[in-house]
Amino acid sequence: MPSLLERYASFLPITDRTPRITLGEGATPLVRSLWLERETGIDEVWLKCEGANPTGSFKDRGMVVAVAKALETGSRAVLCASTGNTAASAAAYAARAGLPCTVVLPAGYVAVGKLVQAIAFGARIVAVRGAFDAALAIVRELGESGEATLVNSINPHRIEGQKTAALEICEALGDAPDALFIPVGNAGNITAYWRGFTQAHDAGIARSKPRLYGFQAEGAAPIVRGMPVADPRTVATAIRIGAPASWAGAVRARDESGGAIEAVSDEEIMDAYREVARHDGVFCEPASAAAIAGLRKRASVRATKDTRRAVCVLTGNGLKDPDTARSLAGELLEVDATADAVRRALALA
Ligand code: AN7
Repeated sequence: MPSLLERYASFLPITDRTPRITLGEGATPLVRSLWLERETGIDEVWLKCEGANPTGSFKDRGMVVAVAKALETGSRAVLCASTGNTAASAAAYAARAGLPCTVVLPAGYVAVGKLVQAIAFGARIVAVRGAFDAALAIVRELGESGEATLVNSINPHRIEGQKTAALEICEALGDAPDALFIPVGNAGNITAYWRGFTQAHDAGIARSKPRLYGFQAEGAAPIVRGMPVADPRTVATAIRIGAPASWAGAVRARDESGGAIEAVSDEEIMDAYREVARHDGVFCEPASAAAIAGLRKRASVRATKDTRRAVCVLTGNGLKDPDTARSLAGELLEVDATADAVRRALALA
């Protein structure tokens, strides 16, 4: 399979001189959810499983473009702030490109799987006593010196790469879906999907464009509230963001597509997180489950009655956050190593 940069060269800001780096990003599975079709009454519900990307999240699509362009322009290092997935992805692609990578994280609020990826890929890691928003302000300032290329989604190449997921969806379905459900944190991805669907339409890959429905966590819902949130709180640490950098892009995606940006509670997120794994065999991280929680919430008030075909974007792999997964169960049953003892334990379980 040709790499993402090769497949989508005509849609991306790359030249003959852009190094065609790859870790095998993109071309992720689109899996049908019979469970959500039953529950919502929608004819077709599809899950775009972005956790299947090389570092386990959608960030790889944008990072491969951002790091390739950094190489092309002679950059000597990359730098980002992150709730975790951007850091894991930046660290991996920087390693691949032979560039040093610095990541600034909100102390205490990065899921352990993401942190260990940044460590494994050899990033320089600094945790700050503040939320993601403070970390982003810091790397913006550090980036001004020009020593390192900022690879947060304020780097326009990130959005360009991430839009390829929308192109893939249109290719797989033969058209755009009626509605797309997606979590919103820093709001880069919803911005990227809208650009991707618009360009798919212009290029004749899709006859229609979808309505985009974005979901923030109730305790971290600045776009829904219409003002920044100083102390964002949610179990979904990936989207624990109070002042999204791509706010305007998200509002444009919402309004031009005729969609909405709404809030879901941590309980709704955790319920969707557990149920999609148990019914569909798809293990996503809590932030990703916000998309499913949002779809279920709209369906429960019949707000999906004009939707025949829906796609939920599952942005990250469940293995990223083993602590949250482990908290779903209590102590394991532990018994003597005999069939009898196991049979007795199972009778109690
Ligand atoms: C799994 O890694 O912001 O709205 O620093 O990791 O484009 O920010 C991650 C965001 C959704 C939200 N799902 O996407 C970071 C970071 C997962 C994520 C989002 C993130 P944006």
